[in-house]
Amino acid sequence: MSTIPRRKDAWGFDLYQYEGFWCRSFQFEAMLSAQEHFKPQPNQVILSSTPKSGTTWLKALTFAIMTRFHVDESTNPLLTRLAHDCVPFIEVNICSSPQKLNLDVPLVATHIPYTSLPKSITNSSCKIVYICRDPKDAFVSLWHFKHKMSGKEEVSATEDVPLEDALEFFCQGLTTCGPYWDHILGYWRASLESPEMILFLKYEDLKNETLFWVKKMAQFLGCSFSLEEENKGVVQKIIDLCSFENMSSLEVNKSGMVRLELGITQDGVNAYEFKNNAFFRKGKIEDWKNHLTPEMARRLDQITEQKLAGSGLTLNVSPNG
Ligand code: PAP
Repeated sequence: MSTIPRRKDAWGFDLYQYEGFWCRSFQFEAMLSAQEHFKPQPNQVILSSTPKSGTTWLKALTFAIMTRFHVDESTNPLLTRLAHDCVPFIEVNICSSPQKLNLDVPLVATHIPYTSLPKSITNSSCKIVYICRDPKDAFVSLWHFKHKMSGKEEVSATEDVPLEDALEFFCQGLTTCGPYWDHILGYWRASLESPEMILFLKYEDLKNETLFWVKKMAQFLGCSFSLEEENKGVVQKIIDLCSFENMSSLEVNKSGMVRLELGITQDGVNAYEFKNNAFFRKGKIEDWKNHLTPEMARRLDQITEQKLAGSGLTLNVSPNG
Protein backbone atom coordinates (compact mmCIF):
# COMPACT_ATOMS: atom_id res chain seq x y z
CA MET A 1 0.00 0.00 0.00
CA SER A 2 2.93 2.29 0.57
CA THR A 3 3.65 2.28 -3.16
CA ILE A 4 0.25 3.29 -4.51
CA PRO A 5 -1.03 6.89 -4.84
CA ARG A 6 -2.60 8.24 -1.67
CA ARG A 7 -4.67 11.40 -1.06
CA LYS A 8 -7.01 12.66 1.64
CA ASP A 9 -10.77 12.90 1.26
CA ALA A 10 -12.78 15.91 2.45
CA TRP A 11 -12.99 14.39 5.92
CA GLY A 12 -9.25 13.91 6.19
CA PHE A 13 -9.21 10.16 5.67
CA ASP A 14 -6.67 8.47 3.46
CA LEU A 15 -7.84 7.34 0.05
CA TYR A 16 -5.79 4.91 -2.02
CA GLN A 17 -5.92 4.81 -5.81
CA TYR A 18 -6.39 1.35 -7.18
CA GLU A 19 -7.17 0.55 -10.82
CA GLY A 20 -8.24 4.16 -11.40
CA PHE A 21 -10.54 4.52 -8.38
CA TRP A 22 -10.12 5.92 -4.88
CA CYS A 23 -10.94 3.79 -1.90
CA ARG A 24 -10.37 3.62 1.83
CA SER A 25 -7.73 1.21 3.08
CA PHE A 26 -10.27 -1.33 4.33
CA GLN A 27 -11.98 -1.30 0.92
CA PHE A 28 -8.67 -1.74 -0.84
CA GLU A 29 -7.83 -4.77 1.24
CA ALA A 30 -11.32 -6.20 0.91
CA MET A 31 -11.28 -5.66 -2.85
CA LEU A 32 -8.03 -7.59 -3.20
CA SER A 33 -9.41 -10.30 -0.99
CA ALA A 34 -12.63 -10.45 -3.04
CA GLN A 35 -10.65 -10.57 -6.29
CA GLU A 36 -8.74 -13.55 -4.96
CA HIS A 37 -11.31 -15.45 -2.94
CA PHE A 38 -14.90 -14.52 -3.81
CA LYS A 39 -16.74 -17.46 -5.37
CA PRO A 40 -20.25 -16.61 -6.52
CA GLN A 41 -22.97 -19.21 -6.63
CA PRO A 42 -24.02 -20.03 -10.20
CA ASN A 43 -27.28 -18.13 -9.80
CA GLN A 44 -25.74 -15.25 -7.81
CA VAL A 45 -27.13 -11.78 -8.46
CA ILE A 46 -24.80 -8.86 -7.80
CA LEU A 47 -26.29 -5.49 -6.82
CA SER A 48 -23.87 -2.72 -7.56
CA SER A 49 -23.83 1.03 -7.05
CA THR A 50 -21.79 4.03 -6.06
CA PRO A 51 -22.50 4.98 -2.43
CA LYS A 52 -25.72 6.93 -1.84
CA SER A 53 -27.32 6.03 -5.16
CA GLY A 54 -30.14 3.84 -3.87
CA THR A 55 -28.36 0.70 -2.64
CA THR A 56 -30.62 0.19 0.39
CA TRP A 57 -33.76 0.49 -1.72
CA LEU A 58 -32.40 -1.79 -4.43
CA LYS A 59 -31.48 -4.41 -1.83
CA ALA A 60 -34.97 -4.30 -0.35
CA LEU A 61 -36.75 -4.51 -3.70
CA THR A 62 -34.69 -7.37 -5.11
CA PHE A 63 -34.84 -9.26 -1.81
CA ALA A 64 -38.63 -8.90 -1.75
CA ILE A 65 -38.94 -9.90 -5.42
CA MET A 66 -36.74 -12.97 -5.10
CA THR A 67 -38.11 -14.26 -1.80
CA ARG A 68 -41.80 -13.73 -2.55
CA PHE A 69 -42.53 -17.43 -3.14
CA HIS A 70 -41.29 -18.63 0.23
CA VAL A 71 -41.56 -15.65 2.56
CA ASP A 72 -44.77 -14.77 4.28
CA GLU A 73 -45.87 -11.15 3.99
CA SER A 74 -46.19 -10.73 7.75
CA THR A 75 -42.83 -12.34 8.56
CA ASN A 76 -40.75 -10.82 5.80
CA PRO A 77 -37.23 -10.26 7.21
CA LEU A 78 -37.33 -6.73 5.77
CA LEU A 79 -39.84 -5.86 8.50
CA THR A 80 -37.38 -6.62 11.27
CA ARG A 81 -33.94 -6.31 9.70
CA LEU A 82 -32.13 -3.54 7.87
CA ALA A 83 -31.92 -4.28 4.12
CA HIS A 84 -28.12 -4.33 4.51
CA ASP A 85 -28.52 -7.21 6.95
CA CYS A 86 -30.64 -9.12 4.45
CA VAL A 87 -28.22 -8.62 1.55
CA PRO A 88 -24.52 -8.51 2.52
CA PHE A 89 -21.78 -6.49 0.85
CA ILE A 90 -19.04 -8.59 -0.77
CA GLU A 91 -16.26 -6.26 0.33
CA VAL A 92 -17.47 -5.64 3.85
CA ASN A 93 -19.44 -8.50 5.30
CA ILE A 94 -18.44 -11.47 3.21
CA CYS A 95 -14.70 -10.96 3.15
CA SER A 96 -14.54 -10.75 6.94
CA SER A 97 -17.26 -13.33 7.64
CA PRO A 98 -17.96 -15.64 4.68
CA GLN A 99 -20.81 -17.27 6.62
CA LYS A 100 -22.81 -14.10 5.99
CA LEU A 101 -23.30 -15.18 2.38
CA ASN A 102 -26.99 -15.98 2.40
CA LEU A 103 -27.27 -19.28 0.60
CA ASP A 104 -31.07 -19.17 0.51
CA VAL A 105 -31.21 -15.83 -1.27
CA PRO A 106 -28.44 -15.55 -3.87
CA LEU A 107 -28.07 -11.78 -3.54
CA VAL A 108 -24.90 -9.85 -2.72
CA ALA A 109 -24.06 -6.18 -3.10
CA THR A 110 -20.94 -4.23 -3.87
CA HIS A 111 -19.59 -0.75 -4.49
CA ILE A 112 -16.57 -2.17 -6.36
CA PRO A 113 -16.05 -0.46 -9.77
CA TYR A 114 -16.79 -2.67 -12.77
CA THR A 115 -13.17 -3.01 -13.87
CA SER A 116 -12.11 -4.15 -10.39
CA LEU A 117 -14.85 -6.73 -9.89
CA PRO A 118 -13.50 -10.21 -9.15
CA LYS A 119 -13.00 -12.16 -12.39
CA SER A 120 -15.07 -14.88 -10.75
CA ILE A 121 -18.02 -12.51 -11.31
CA THR A 122 -17.25 -10.99 -14.71
CA ASN A 123 -16.32 -14.37 -16.21
CA SER A 124 -19.43 -16.03 -14.81
CA SER A 125 -23.11 -16.13 -15.66
CA CYS A 126 -23.95 -13.93 -12.65
CA LYS A 127 -26.36 -11.15 -13.41
CA ILE A 128 -25.67 -7.62 -12.19
CA VAL A 129 -28.18 -4.91 -11.32
CA TYR A 130 -26.58 -1.47 -11.17
CA ILE A 131 -28.20 1.67 -9.79
CA CYS A 132 -26.96 5.23 -10.25
CA ARG A 133 -28.29 8.65 -9.33
CA ASP A 134 -28.04 12.30 -10.29
CA PRO A 135 -24.61 13.28 -8.87
CA LYS A 136 -26.09 16.38 -7.21
CA ASP A 137 -28.44 14.31 -5.05
CA ALA A 138 -25.85 11.61 -4.42
CA PHE A 139 -23.34 14.23 -3.28
CA VAL A 140 -25.82 15.90 -0.90
CA SER A 141 -26.83 12.49 0.44
CA LEU A 142 -23.19 11.54 1.01
CA TRP A 143 -22.45 14.79 2.82
CA HIS A 144 -25.33 14.20 5.24
CA PHE A 145 -24.41 10.55 5.72
CA LYS A 146 -20.82 11.36 6.70
CA HIS A 147 -22.13 13.27 9.69
CA LYS A 148 -24.03 10.27 10.93
CA MET A 149 -21.15 7.83 10.94
CA SER A 150 -19.62 6.71 14.15
CA GLY A 151 -16.73 4.39 14.75
CA LYS A 152 -13.27 4.30 16.19
CA GLU A 153 -11.63 6.26 13.42
CA GLU A 154 -14.49 8.69 12.95
CA VAL A 155 -14.00 10.16 16.41
CA SER A 156 -11.15 12.21 15.03
CA ALA A 157 -13.12 13.34 11.98
CA THR A 158 -13.99 16.97 11.59
CA GLU A 159 -17.67 17.00 12.35
CA ASP A 160 -18.68 19.75 10.02
CA VAL A 161 -16.84 19.87 6.74
CA PRO A 162 -18.52 22.71 4.81
CA LEU A 163 -20.51 21.59 1.81
CA GLU A 164 -18.35 23.76 -0.47
CA ASP A 165 -15.17 22.01 0.67
CA ALA A 166 -16.68 18.56 0.33
CA LEU A 167 -17.85 19.47 -3.18
CA GLU A 168 -14.31 20.36 -4.22
CA PHE A 169 -13.11 16.88 -3.28
CA PHE A 170 -16.14 15.22 -4.91
CA CYS A 171 -15.53 17.09 -8.18
CA GLN A 172 -11.88 15.98 -8.15
CA GLY A 173 -13.07 12.40 -7.80
CA LEU A 174 -11.63 12.19 -4.28
CA THR A 175 -14.42 10.26 -2.69
CA THR A 176 -14.99 6.61 -1.83
CA CYS A 177 -15.27 4.70 -5.14
CA GLY A 178 -14.68 7.95 -7.00
CA PRO A 179 -14.48 9.44 -9.50
CA TYR A 180 -18.25 9.14 -9.19
CA TRP A 181 -18.83 9.48 -12.94
CA ASP A 182 -16.21 6.89 -13.92
CA HIS A 183 -17.85 4.32 -11.67
CA ILE A 184 -21.16 4.85 -13.46
CA LEU A 185 -19.59 4.85 -16.92
CA GLY A 186 -17.84 1.54 -16.26
CA TYR A 187 -21.13 -0.22 -15.58
CA TRP A 188 -22.98 1.75 -18.28
CA ARG A 189 -20.57 0.61 -21.00
CA ALA A 190 -20.62 -2.96 -19.72
CA SER A 191 -24.43 -2.91 -19.74
CA LEU A 192 -24.41 -1.77 -23.38
CA GLU A 193 -22.13 -4.67 -24.27
CA SER A 194 -24.10 -7.25 -22.28
CA PRO A 195 -27.63 -5.99 -21.65
CA GLU A 196 -28.78 -9.51 -20.82
CA MET A 197 -26.23 -9.66 -17.97
CA ILE A 198 -26.36 -6.10 -16.57
CA LEU A 199 -29.53 -4.17 -15.83
CA PHE A 200 -28.71 -0.48 -15.55
CA LEU A 201 -31.12 1.54 -13.40
CA LYS A 202 -31.45 5.16 -12.40
CA TYR A 203 -32.78 6.09 -8.96
CA GLU A 204 -34.95 8.75 -10.58
CA ASP A 205 -36.57 6.27 -13.00
CA LEU A 206 -37.23 3.89 -10.14
CA LYS A 207 -38.90 6.72 -8.23
CA ASN A 208 -40.99 7.98 -11.13
CA GLU A 209 -42.01 4.65 -12.67
CA THR A 210 -41.62 2.20 -9.82
CA LEU A 211 -44.16 -0.34 -11.12
CA PHE A 212 -42.55 -0.56 -14.55
CA TRP A 213 -39.01 -0.97 -13.19
CA VAL A 214 -39.94 -3.44 -10.48
CA LYS A 215 -41.58 -5.65 -13.12
CA LYS A 216 -38.55 -5.19 -15.35
CA MET A 217 -36.24 -6.20 -12.50
CA ALA A 218 -38.25 -9.36 -11.81
CA GLN A 219 -38.16 -10.25 -15.50
CA PHE A 220 -34.40 -9.63 -15.66
CA LEU A 221 -33.87 -11.78 -12.57
CA GLY A 222 -35.78 -14.63 -14.20
CA CYS A 223 -38.76 -14.47 -11.84
CA SER A 224 -41.35 -12.38 -13.72
CA PHE A 225 -44.64 -11.65 -12.01
CA SER A 226 -47.45 -13.85 -13.33
CA LEU A 227 -50.72 -12.32 -14.44
CA GLU A 228 -52.32 -13.87 -11.39
CA GLU A 229 -49.76 -12.19 -9.12
CA GLU A 230 -50.32 -8.87 -10.85
CA ASN A 231 -54.08 -9.19 -10.45
CA LYS A 232 -53.63 -10.01 -6.77
CA GLY A 233 -51.59 -6.82 -6.31
CA VAL A 234 -48.32 -8.62 -5.45
CA VAL A 235 -46.19 -6.08 -7.33
CA GLN A 236 -47.80 -3.15 -5.55
CA LYS A 237 -47.39 -4.85 -2.17
CA ILE A 238 -43.65 -5.21 -2.79
CA ILE A 239 -43.43 -1.57 -3.84
CA ASP A 240 -45.33 -0.49 -0.71
CA LEU A 241 -43.21 -2.68 1.56
CA CYS A 242 -39.99 -1.21 0.18
CA SER A 243 -41.17 2.38 -0.12
CA PHE A 244 -39.16 5.03 1.69
CA GLU A 245 -42.20 5.91 3.79
CA ASN A 246 -42.68 2.34 4.99
CA MET A 247 -39.03 1.38 5.41
CA SER A 248 -38.12 4.55 7.29
CA SER A 249 -41.02 4.10 9.69
CA LEU A 250 -40.15 0.53 10.72
CA GLU A 251 -38.86 0.27 14.26
CA VAL A 252 -35.68 -1.54 13.18
CA ASN A 253 -34.82 1.23 10.74
CA LYS A 254 -35.66 3.99 13.20
CA SER A 255 -33.73 2.79 16.20
CA GLY A 256 -31.49 -0.15 15.24
CA MET A 257 -27.74 -0.10 14.69
CA VAL A 258 -25.67 -1.80 12.04
CA ARG A 259 -22.09 -2.89 12.59
CA LEU A 260 -19.88 -3.37 9.57
CA GLU A 261 -17.07 -5.73 10.46
CA LEU A 262 -13.95 -4.90 8.49
CA GLY A 263 -11.27 -6.98 10.13
CA ILE A 264 -8.20 -5.09 11.32
CA THR A 265 -6.99 -2.77 8.58
CA GLN A 266 -3.96 -0.64 7.87
CA ASP A 267 -5.69 2.21 9.71
CA GLY A 268 -6.38 0.04 12.75
CA VAL A 269 -10.12 0.22 12.05
CA ASN A 270 -12.02 -2.95 12.72
CA ALA A 271 -15.65 -1.93 12.48
CA TYR A 272 -17.97 0.92 11.67
CA GLU A 273 -21.21 1.43 13.45
CA PHE A 274 -24.12 3.30 11.95
CA LYS A 275 -27.56 4.02 13.16
CA ASN A 276 -29.88 2.30 10.71
CA ASN A 277 -31.71 5.56 10.26
CA ALA A 278 -28.57 6.97 8.60
CA PHE A 279 -29.67 5.07 5.48
CA PHE A 280 -33.06 6.81 5.41
CA ARG A 281 -32.92 10.58 5.16
CA LYS A 282 -35.39 12.03 2.64
CA GLY A 283 -35.55 9.58 -0.24
CA LYS A 284 -36.44 12.32 -2.72
CA ILE A 285 -35.36 13.48 -6.15
CA GLU A 286 -33.90 17.00 -6.35
CA ASP A 287 -33.34 17.54 -2.64
CA TRP A 288 -30.08 19.12 -3.86
CA LYS A 289 -32.13 22.24 -4.53
CA ASN A 290 -32.35 22.72 -0.76
CA HIS A 291 -28.59 22.56 -0.32
CA LEU A 292 -26.56 23.52 -3.38
CA THR A 293 -26.19 27.04 -4.72
CA PRO A 294 -26.88 27.45 -8.47
CA GLU A 295 -23.10 27.71 -9.04
CA MET A 296 -22.42 24.47 -7.18
CA ALA A 297 -25.14 22.68 -9.14
CA ARG A 298 -23.85 24.11 -12.41
CA ARG A 299 -20.36 22.91 -11.62
CA LEU A 300 -21.55 19.36 -11.02
CA ASP A 301 -23.75 19.44 -14.11
CA GLN A 302 -20.86 20.63 -16.27
CA ILE A 303 -18.62 17.81 -15.08
CA THR A 304 -21.45 15.35 -15.68
CA GLU A 305 -21.98 16.61 -19.22
CA GLN A 306 -18.26 16.50 -20.00
CA LYS A 307 -17.70 13.07 -18.53
CA LEU A 308 -20.77 11.52 -20.12
CA ALA A 309 -20.39 13.20 -23.52
CA GLY A 310 -20.81 10.66 -26.30
CA SER A 311 -21.76 7.85 -23.93
CA GLY A 312 -25.50 8.02 -24.62
CA LEU A 313 -26.14 8.33 -20.88
CA THR A 314 -27.70 11.33 -19.16
CA LEU A 315 -27.85 11.86 -15.41
CA ASN A 316 -28.88 15.43 -14.78
CA VAL A 317 -32.53 15.30 -13.85
CA SER A 318 -32.95 19.00 -13.78
CA PRO A 319 -29.94 20.72 -15.30
CA ASN A 320 -29.12 24.03 -13.76
CA GLY A 321 -27.29 25.77 -16.52
P1 PAP B 1 -25.39 3.24 0.79
O1 PAP B 1 -24.65 3.35 -0.52
O2 PAP B 1 -24.59 3.76 1.95
O3 PAP B 1 -25.97 1.90 1.02
P2 PAP B 1 -27.80 4.23 -0.36
O4 PAP B 1 -28.88 3.37 0.13
O5 PAP B 1 -27.26 3.98 -1.72
O6 PAP B 1 -26.62 4.26 0.70
O7 PAP B 1 -28.28 5.75 -0.36
C1 PAP B 1 -29.04 6.31 0.65
C2 PAP B 1 -30.06 7.18 -0.04
O8 PAP B 1 -31.17 6.37 -0.48
C3 PAP B 1 -30.65 8.20 0.91
O9 PAP B 1 -30.96 9.31 0.08
P3 PAP B 1 -31.14 10.81 0.67
O10 PAP B 1 -29.97 11.09 1.55
O11 PAP B 1 -31.17 11.69 -0.55
O12 PAP B 1 -32.43 10.80 1.38
C4 PAP B 1 -31.88 7.49 1.42
O13 PAP B 1 -32.85 8.33 1.96
C5 PAP B 1 -32.37 6.83 0.13
N1 PAP B 1 -33.26 5.70 0.39
C6 PAP B 1 -33.12 4.73 1.34
N2 PAP B 1 -34.14 3.87 1.28
C7 PAP B 1 -34.97 4.30 0.28
C8 PAP B 1 -36.21 3.83 -0.25
N3 PAP B 1 -36.79 2.77 0.25
N4 PAP B 1 -36.75 4.51 -1.27
C9 PAP B 1 -36.14 5.61 -1.78
N5 PAP B 1 -34.97 6.11 -1.32
C10 PAP B 1 -34.39 5.46 -0.29
